[in-house]
This record gives sequence, C-alpha cells and structure tokens, in this order.
Amino acid sequence: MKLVEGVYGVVNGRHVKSYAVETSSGMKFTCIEYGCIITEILIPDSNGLKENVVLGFDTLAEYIDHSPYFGCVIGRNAGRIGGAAFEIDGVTYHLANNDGENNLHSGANGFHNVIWDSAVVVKDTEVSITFSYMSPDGEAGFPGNLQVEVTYTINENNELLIQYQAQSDQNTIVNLTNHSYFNLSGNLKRTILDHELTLHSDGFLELDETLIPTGEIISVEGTPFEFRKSKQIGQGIEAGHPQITLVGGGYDHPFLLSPVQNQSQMTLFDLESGRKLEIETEEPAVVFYSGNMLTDDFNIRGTQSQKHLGLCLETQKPPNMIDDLRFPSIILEKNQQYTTQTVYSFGWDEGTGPMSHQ
Ligand code: FUC
Repeated sequence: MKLVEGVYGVVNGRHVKSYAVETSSGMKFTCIEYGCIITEILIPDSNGLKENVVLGFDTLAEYIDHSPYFGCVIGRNAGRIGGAAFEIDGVTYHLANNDGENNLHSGANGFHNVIWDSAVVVKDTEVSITFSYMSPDGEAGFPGNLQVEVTYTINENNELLIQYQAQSDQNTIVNLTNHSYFNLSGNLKRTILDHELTLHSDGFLELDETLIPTGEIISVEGTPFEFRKSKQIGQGIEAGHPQITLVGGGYDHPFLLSPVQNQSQMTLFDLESGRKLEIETEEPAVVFYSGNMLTDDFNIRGTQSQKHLGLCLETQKPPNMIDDLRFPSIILEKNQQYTTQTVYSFGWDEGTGPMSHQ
C-alpha cells in the first residue's frame, strides 16, 4: 500500500489536504478534506490500462462553483425533504428550499461544502482516512450539535469501505451517503447507458412530480425497474415508464434492498472495459440516480458533461421518512450512535489482455 499526502487547494486561507492511496494490484484512490470528496478512483481495465471511474474535478473552484455533488458525503440528510420542513417533538424546523419548494441534499450548508478534519492510519494491507466534523446546533436548519465521522478504508483487495458515525445532543435527522458518480468505461469514454446493473430489489418508491416519495411501493416485477437479473441501464430507460419520464428520462428512485445470499446486493459491469463494481451495504435502500439531470454546460477534466455520463448508487434510508413505520426513521435520537457502512469492491476481467504496461 502506498499513501501520498498533498494539498489540493486553499479555501478561506485554509489548506485542503488530499490523500492518494495505491494498492499493489493497481487501484488508486484520491480524496480531499473538502466535502470528503472522492476526486478520483483509477482501476485497470482488462488490458491493464488504469483509468478513472468516477466523475470529478482537478480544482476546488470547480467543486465549489458548479459540482452536481460529485463524490462528496451528503449530510445531514441525503435526498429531498418535502416542503423543506420537518417536525420533531412538536417543533417545526425549516431548511433551505433549494429544489423548488423542497430541500435537496441539506442545502448549501450541507456536509458537501464543509472542510473536514482528517487523520490517517496506515497498515500493511490497508489505509484508513478518517474525516471528522462537528456540525453545530441549527446548522443548515437542523437541531442538535452533531459530531460526525466518515472513514474511507482502502485495502489490498481493491475494496473501499465507507464507515459513518454520528451522535447528537438533541433528537435530529441523520441520513448520510456518498454521492460518487461512477462510469466504468474509464476516463468518461462512454455514457453509462450500456453498463449492466444487477440490483436486488423487489420494490421501489413511487415519486410525485416534485420527486418526493408518495408512500406507494411499486413492485419491480414486469417493469423497467426490474434489475434482479443483470440488465443494461439504457434498455430499461428505453422501455419507458411514467416514473422514468417523470424524473427526466432515467432513474432517480429509492429502491428497497432485498436480502441476498452469496452474492452482492448491487453489481455494476462494463463489458467493453471488463471493469466491475460490487456494492454491499448495511443501509435498507439505495437511490439509483442515472445522471438524468447532468447538464452539458461544463467540462469534467476536459470531457463535456452530458446526461447519463455517470450514475450514483446512494445507499441510505428511504428519504423523507420520519414517522412512516414501514421504514426505518431518519431521526437519530439524542445521545444514540448512528453507525452504518457500505463496501465498494472493484474488479476487472484479466482474461483478455496482458496486465503489463502500467
Ligand atoms: C441525486 C438525485 C437528485 C439530484 C442530485 C444531483 O441524488 O436524487 O435528483 O439530481 O442527485
């Protein structure tokens, strides 16, 4: 394992550190203290060519000015809160309405725009980077002083483990995720439409026209939301469904995860490059977002952004659920520990080319 520390940029006079971790078999992972952003993940393809598989920028200015939440940790709340308000213990709390009348990803003062403290632990076969932050009572509109930690551990098996921990001195909302956009083609050569997805979910949450869950669970059976057997994402989108049209031509829905045995809950595969990503989470749901709202008015490391250039698999609790007893609540009670983790395992098909030229 190799670790290189650096300075990514400066915000308000403060240096933002970067950490680059390399495994001996060829994965390279880079993250920064700003928003806990994962800026780059290099993975070999079937010919051994290492290329980037996440959307990201090379400058802090781009993240600050116009990032559609590339690679960051979202908090305190991932997803939308209807009417940008919620009630806890009879008190109504108001958040920024930054998505029509709703709150999206906690607004401009969310965790993606915060500089976190960091510490590293280096072992023989793994490197861990822990980011910590004390979010003060009332920040972004949420009650309670919330102490939060996010740890990225990269190991020699080319796995990325993300562990989240939080504790508050008042009842509050906590629903954290990482918002990496994946594109396994490598350096954004193609959109994600021909990526094959396996997602073990029997049902997803119907959305209303402002993308808030209506409360209805729709069975995936016989719909383009059926990914229990591997399917090309583009095929699903083309098949058409009012819920696909509603979100701008694609997926942007919470899928409820089903129990699995001896297989990953989610697998993403790109046949042409031979790259594969498997995801396992303790969370009950994943918001599968197929990059429908990515606009073409900015560049991503020299490539023009476009719709479907990346996809997010945001592991989390179903959004906007506070007192619907069918789902785990997004309320974290005073002095209780919030802990959760998600593992991303990267692999590549070594069958077709020499693992040589890197
Ligand atoms: C995802 C989606 C949203 C939004 C955002 C940038 O989390 O659920 O609709 O577009 O990313």
